[in-house]
Amino acid sequence: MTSSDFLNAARGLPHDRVPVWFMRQAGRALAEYRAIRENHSFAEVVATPELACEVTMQPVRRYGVDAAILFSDIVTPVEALGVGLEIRAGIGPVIDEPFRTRADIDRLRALDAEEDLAPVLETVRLLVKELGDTPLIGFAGAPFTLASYLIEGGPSKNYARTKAMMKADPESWDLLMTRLAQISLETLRGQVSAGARAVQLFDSWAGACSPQDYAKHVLPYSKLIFNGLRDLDVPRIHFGVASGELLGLMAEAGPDVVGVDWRVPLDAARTRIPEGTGMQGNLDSTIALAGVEHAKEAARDVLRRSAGHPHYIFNLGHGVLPATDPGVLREVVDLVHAEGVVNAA
Ligand code: 1CP
Repeated sequence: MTSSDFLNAARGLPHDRVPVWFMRQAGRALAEYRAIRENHSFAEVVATPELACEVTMQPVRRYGVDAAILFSDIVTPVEALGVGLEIRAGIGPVIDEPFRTRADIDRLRALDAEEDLAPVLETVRLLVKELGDTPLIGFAGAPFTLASYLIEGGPSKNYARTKAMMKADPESWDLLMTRLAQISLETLRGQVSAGARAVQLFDSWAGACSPQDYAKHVLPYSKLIFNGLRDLDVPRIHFGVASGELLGLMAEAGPDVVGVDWRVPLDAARTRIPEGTGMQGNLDSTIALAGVEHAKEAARDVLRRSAGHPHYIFNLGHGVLPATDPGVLREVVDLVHAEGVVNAA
């Protein structure tokens, strides 16, 4: 296995250039992705290793990023366990029968990655061959974010039902979160045994929680996942949106790197994330739509605020927006590679 700037930065080891990749780098911003989606549904792409491999490779070729991220979705493992759902265009995952009672939780049995996620792991194996030295990032959804889709039935604005279960029925909440933690941990372990060289746990919507609720009702379950990955030799990244008040707690869950959204300047984020834990982020995804000069200026500001951090990965503050001009992101990658400065750890 060869070394890479991305893997070394993720571990806080010496490296030459600031590495960069983008959340949601595969997808609608790329004409070559849209061309595949003309003939295949999202579910078909995920279930067909050759197609999933191809769409994972597209942004690597187009942007020159330092890592690939597996093309799949955070709800893929629960779908594999028989939870009926559909990924609707322009919306996201919509659950056929949202979880409302204790009995619903029994619809989730334990996941066996080799058995239940066979096509996804086959995609990982194909990608490892195709990618050569470029590392593949595996990923899963964290228990809170997955629970929010299962309980709300789809994307949500205020997560009211989810937070109501957390408070009003802590036993059901514990059962659901414990099962989801097993599912996410097994998903990540499966991806790593198939060849993924880093993992990211997305708790995209955990920022809906107060720090007190996060510490009591969310953190213990994410911690189970990071602890359960400790024996594997892969760096682990943890990310959430609107997580400014939670950055310290998300670091407590045990990742090697904490992802920061665009709302918190990285110099401020650095004071909230403990020494020894790395940082990833946080160019505002919308700036790409303002044109290349604005995007470059904002990327320079991100680099300035991360100021030679020895344990830092450049990324967006959230995912690539579908209306993004890929040429702008290509220029951002080139700028980060040319101007990013790494100080010795
Ligand atoms: O065909 C399409 O374009 C459908 C859009 C799409 C795509 C491209 C969805 C539906 N999922 C994906 C792929 C995907 N999802 C990837 C791999 C591609 C890559 O990153 O390059 C990953 C890592 C995800 C993870 C994911 N799915 C997250 C965590 C990341 C994040 O954005 O916070 C979440 C929250 C989801 C749910 C989801 N799936 C799809 C959408 C549109 C959403 C978000 C819906 C919402 O706002 O609640």
